[in-house]
Amino acid sequence: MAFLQGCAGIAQTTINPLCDKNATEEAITLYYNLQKTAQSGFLFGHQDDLAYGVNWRYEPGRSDVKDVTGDYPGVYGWDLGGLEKKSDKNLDGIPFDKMRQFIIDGKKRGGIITLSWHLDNPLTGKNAWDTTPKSMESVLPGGASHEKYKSWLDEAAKFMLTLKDDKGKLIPILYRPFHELTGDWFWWCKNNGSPEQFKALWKFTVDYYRMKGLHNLIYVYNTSDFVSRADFLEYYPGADYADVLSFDTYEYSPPKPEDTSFIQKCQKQFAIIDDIAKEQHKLIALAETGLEQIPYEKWWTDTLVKAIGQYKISYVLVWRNHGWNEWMNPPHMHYYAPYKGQVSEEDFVDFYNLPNTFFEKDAKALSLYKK
Ligand code: BMA
Repeated sequence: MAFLQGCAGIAQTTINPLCDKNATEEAITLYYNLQKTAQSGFLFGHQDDLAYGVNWRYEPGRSDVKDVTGDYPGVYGWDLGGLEKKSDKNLDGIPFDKMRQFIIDGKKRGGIITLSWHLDNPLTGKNAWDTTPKSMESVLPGGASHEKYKSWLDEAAKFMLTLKDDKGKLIPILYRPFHELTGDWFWWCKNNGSPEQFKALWKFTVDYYRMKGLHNLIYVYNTSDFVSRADFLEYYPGADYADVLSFDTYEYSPPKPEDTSFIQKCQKQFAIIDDIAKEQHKLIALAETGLEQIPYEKWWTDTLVKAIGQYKISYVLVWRNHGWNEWMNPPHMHYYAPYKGQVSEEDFVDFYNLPNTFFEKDAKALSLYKK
């Protein structure tokens, strides 16, 4: 059910509807605009950007991305982990009251919001990384932790229903549930349940949010690395339950300019999701990526740009700038965007200046929230 819509400066684009037939006007508008802008470039996103960075915490207006480029990212990623236990802070220590304000402020400046949720394991009460067998099954209707799961969805919905703009309208959210599902490290990953169970979990969750009045969610289906079209689609809940097709992938190998394996794995996976997205009229994205500590000074223009290549992705997001992380084993610097003085700083400015990378000023100029 696609129709054609003209757009100044951009060739006629096929515009597709959201999977939620009762989606808010604001969500529909954003989704339509993202489809148009994807023809000319992609938004750059950063997780927890406004909350903290390398060597700083909660300094109003600050952002490592802004310190380096003079501009905020075009996409802000936040994580809801912690709401399920009614914690006032998320799993990485961000007070939810601050997160709400960051979301409202970012949207007001023209930025896009995406949410993930590292929710605890409802069966065991341990964290999201607890892969006790049958956890997924236990959450489904009739399962031992179904009621608990519903009460957790209530908490998430309660928070998301407070994310409103100054006109009182719900802010459109790129919502990315059960992320990296083709991995084996979260209780919702594919090793913990059958395709039928996962699809039932996804559909139940989406229907529950709709019933709660959350019609502002643009659903992002998200795998980790996958090997084939069949692999990507095995747990896919269907075109009626997703709007954006995406994967997460990181570069881990020591940065050797001659090593193009990261670029190749991205290109291979984009080729697969791009085909599916064209058939199903969806957007595509690289929902999480990065090279921890960015030791390669040209990583942005020489690796990431090439990894995306010619694919018309809607956004790419790099993970958080925690700084020194003593909980990691072994403790080390944990960050994915450059900060002032970081070795890839100059290259990141070159990346920022490319005509096809959109940061917040571009997002504002593109009027992504306007019809
Ligand atoms: C991981 C790391 C962890 C963090 C988690 C959820 O990639 O950054 O430190 O707790 O994401 O944000």
